[in-house]
Amino acid sequence: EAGDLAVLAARAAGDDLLAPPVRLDTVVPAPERVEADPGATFVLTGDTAIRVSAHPGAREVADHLAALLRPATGFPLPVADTLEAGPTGTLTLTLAATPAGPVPAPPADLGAEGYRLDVTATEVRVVADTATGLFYGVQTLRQLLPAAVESPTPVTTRWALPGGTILDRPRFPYRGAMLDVARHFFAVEDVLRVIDHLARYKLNHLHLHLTDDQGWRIAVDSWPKLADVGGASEVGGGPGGHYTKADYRRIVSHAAARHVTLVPEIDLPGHTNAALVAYPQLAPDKLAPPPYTGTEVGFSYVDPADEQTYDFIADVLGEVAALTPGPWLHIGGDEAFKVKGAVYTDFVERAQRIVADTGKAVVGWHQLAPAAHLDGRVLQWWGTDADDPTTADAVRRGARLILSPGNHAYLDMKYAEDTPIGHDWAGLIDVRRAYDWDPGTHVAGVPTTAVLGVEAPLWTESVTSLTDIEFMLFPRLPAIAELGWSPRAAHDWAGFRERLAGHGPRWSTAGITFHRAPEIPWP
Ligand code: TNX
Repeated sequence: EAGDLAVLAARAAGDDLLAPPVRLDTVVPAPERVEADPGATFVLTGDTAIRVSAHPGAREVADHLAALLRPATGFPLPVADTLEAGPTGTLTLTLAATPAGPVPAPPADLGAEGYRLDVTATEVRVVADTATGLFYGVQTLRQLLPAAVESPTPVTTRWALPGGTILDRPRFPYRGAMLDVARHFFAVEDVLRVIDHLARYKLNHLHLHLTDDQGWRIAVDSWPKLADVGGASEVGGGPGGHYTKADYRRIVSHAAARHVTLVPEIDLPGHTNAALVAYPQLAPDKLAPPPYTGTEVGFSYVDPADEQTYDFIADVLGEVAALTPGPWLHIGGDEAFKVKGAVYTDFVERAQRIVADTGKAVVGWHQLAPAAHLDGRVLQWWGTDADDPTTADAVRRGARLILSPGNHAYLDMKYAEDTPIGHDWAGLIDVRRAYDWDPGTHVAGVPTTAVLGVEAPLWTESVTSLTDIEFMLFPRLPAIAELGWSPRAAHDWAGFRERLAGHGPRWSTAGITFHRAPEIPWP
């Protein structure tokens, strides 16, 4: 029989046409509700078609789905803007808000990012109120196919999806990661790949730490030497680099297509040596310091007593705001050890008003807490002692928090003593430590309602390549993603380590470097 021969040929090639489908309950981050229907299996074939609501955002998601599935399956997977079923199997993406067509009623409260996924023997259907919800349904669908779906080249296997229904939506609206492109500079392509990694795990914000002592990484037309001079250095003496405005726009649009919002950070008033190298008039002593290639912190600052400093801030934040479609501007504020007391809070209050003048909302490290509250202000908490009355007080005055506890969420911390790169000032962070905490109750006196979400920062003093980035992200980034997305009731270390284990082969197939953490039962 031709079918038997295909099975034999596939076995010989190491493929398995008889493998059972992935289990419906192995998705990371864990969905809100999963109801398996073990009797039903959908099998993707060369005749499968993709159908989508006639809506530009939904169409973009359908094209994204086709682009994800075509390389490994080798199937044509035509996409059509109609909800009518195809001749054989159909993958249907339905925007519930779209008027025409046979629209299955979604539950009333999928919200801005939720989706419903139904897999039957004849159809895979994703329904959502928004294109973002459809996008997340597609990321789930991808995880329900065999790991071979991550292959960049065609594989012969049985492209089975497990039957059942998933109803899903996030716990927190802000789920992010930070990449420090200042300590070491990373090419646009590397940043785009990091965005792809975020999207897989339903993270929706990328915070770019664009400026620090060792380098200034974004072109600013009104102060051109920031990038040209201040960008030409990095930790260890390498050449550094910077993003042109066109580069930055490429990052913005790649992110937007993956429903990721960019959060640019211009770190002020400290962490500014690179800016002072370029423009000594911003320095307190008006002397150009040498470029800095070490890893100390807290020594540099822009002159808070000079009006030129505020012109510089307004120009820079104005240009960065104009390039950034998202609602946030991050102004740093950490470790400005030489700007103290009222001088610091006055500086921050002026910087916050400059942000507000650009139409964006202020995000800053939690050192901003003592400054006056401004509408919409968000503090990013990176402490290690959850008893932080100053932050709790800022929350009482109206601030919301992004949780990045140094001893749980810092991706630059070593996994173990023998991890070849990374720091240990906040302790060692193995996968369990990254996973076992609750953003909703972590900081004393801060209610869950004040928590906007979570972010996992990657500082790059010792991270010099995309391989290093991936090694520090995987497998901890999915742990943080689950804290941001999944309902607290789903939190379960024993279950998480089993589910995560199945992702190892996906990463290997996709060419993603990861740490084979000993506490995960990798297959
Ligand atoms: C502290 S966390 C910093 C960074 C360093 C990091 C290294 C924070 C807001 N500031 O400047 O890169 O430690 O882990």
